[in-house]
Amino acid sequence: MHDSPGWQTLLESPPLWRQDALLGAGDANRLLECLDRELDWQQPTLTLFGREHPIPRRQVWMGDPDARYRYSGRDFTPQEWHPEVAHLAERINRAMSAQAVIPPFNSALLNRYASGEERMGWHSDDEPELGTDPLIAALSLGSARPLRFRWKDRRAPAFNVDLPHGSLLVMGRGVQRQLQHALLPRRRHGLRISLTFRHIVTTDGPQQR
Ligand SMILES: O=C(O)CCC(=O)C(=O)O
Repeated sequence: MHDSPGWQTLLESPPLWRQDALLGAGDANRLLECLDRELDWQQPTLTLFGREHPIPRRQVWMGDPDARYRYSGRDFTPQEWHPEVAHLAERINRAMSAQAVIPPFNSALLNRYASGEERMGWHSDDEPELGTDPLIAALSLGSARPLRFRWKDRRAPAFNVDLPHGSLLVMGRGVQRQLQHALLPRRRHGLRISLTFRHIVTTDGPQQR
């Protein structure tokens, strides 16, 4: 991946790669507007210490019909692929399979942050249905906010990864095992949508996070 044009290696091990302009500004603007307008954005609740709280963002789970997922204590049956998202999944699958042997992405969790106050807390994407050491590719649209990473064993300082409009971040094998990530609140930021492409391998034995 690191040898390919357009890709930057942000971390060697475990691998974190970014392509700053997978989409040009025009395509990225058009996609942001289209997804914002056309998707059925949801705000499910999650249970914390016995109380229900709406998640501080909106989301859509999308993918193949059998790509069911359990997240934040809730089961999600995927919505049908939006044609634009299906097209992107194919494009990213092609780019990735040229670089590494990976199972094709069969689903995507899309996150919508209306402003800088909306966020996602510290977590790893390590649900059993993602299999061992999943690879996740995240396309960012809209207001550029950093994704913050921290090592689970605190071996090194936490660090930010900038996510420009139209960029693709690939979290390679081992990232979810060794690091956590969060989208922390930021003042004066506008709409941002992220599309996180995943491969669901099984829906058996889900666990809560
Ligand atoms: O919006 C982002 O870039 C972060 C998304 C994320 O952490 C996730 O979907 O697990």
